[in-house]
Amino acid sequence: MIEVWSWPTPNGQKVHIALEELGLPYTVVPVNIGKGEQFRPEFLAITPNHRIPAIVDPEGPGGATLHLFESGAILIYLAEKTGRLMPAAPAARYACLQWLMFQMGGVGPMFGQYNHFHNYAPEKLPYAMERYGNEVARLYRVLEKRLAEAPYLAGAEYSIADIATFPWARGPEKRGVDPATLPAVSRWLAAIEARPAVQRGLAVLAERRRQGSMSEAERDVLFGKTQFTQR
Ligand SMILES: N[C@@H](CCC(=O)N[C@@H](CS)C(=O)NCC(=O)O)C(=O)O
Repeated sequence: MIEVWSWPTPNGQKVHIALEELGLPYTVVPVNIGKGEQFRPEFLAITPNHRIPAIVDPEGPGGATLHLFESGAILIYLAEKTGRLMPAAPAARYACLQWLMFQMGGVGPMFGQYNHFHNYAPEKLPYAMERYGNEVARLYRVLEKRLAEAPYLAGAEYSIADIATFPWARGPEKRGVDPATLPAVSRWLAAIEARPAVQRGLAVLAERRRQGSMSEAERDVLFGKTQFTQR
């Protein structure tokens, strides 16, 4: 059975949702990133990057155990393992990979920096807040344009590109973007949110999510010198 080492953040939720959509049996190993569990040797044996999510599949390619980190790689692996959630026709398949890479290289990192400078940085840095605010708004506009011309990011079919982007794109208003300016994104978010498998994926470890603001101890684990210690 696939083991998912994870935590209920957008990058973890992508994998939870994909597994629920595919109906693959899995177990979850919680990695509390606020408590520093991502630095434990057993997790570092799976991923040298000490970031969730990572998976262990005892029935990987050729029947051998596969360790995999990076949520985009995990989504491609699960889609290829099952032959689902990634279009088979070449043009649609590349469209799917293109939008998945757009999420991995654009939406995830830029929205993450927005969250950092707007919600967690100890000082208010207007330059950084404005830069990432502008970038988030720009990325939403790119999504809006795409979703005004196609029901899903890869085209006609719901795919891993949607699964990767959905947990990050939820709640534009939390990032200073008015949902009324994003009718196509809003329609797409509502359609994905209504899927029972998505609801089940979002429920994974949901009770472990932090309530309220980040403690000093969590801040130190996530942004202090613990991050940069050589291991
Ligand atoms: N590109 C990676 C990013 C993973 C990532 O940043 N995970 C965060 C949670 S969303 C994490 O584990 N943070 C722990 C830390 O910063 O120490 C992926 O998509 O898998």
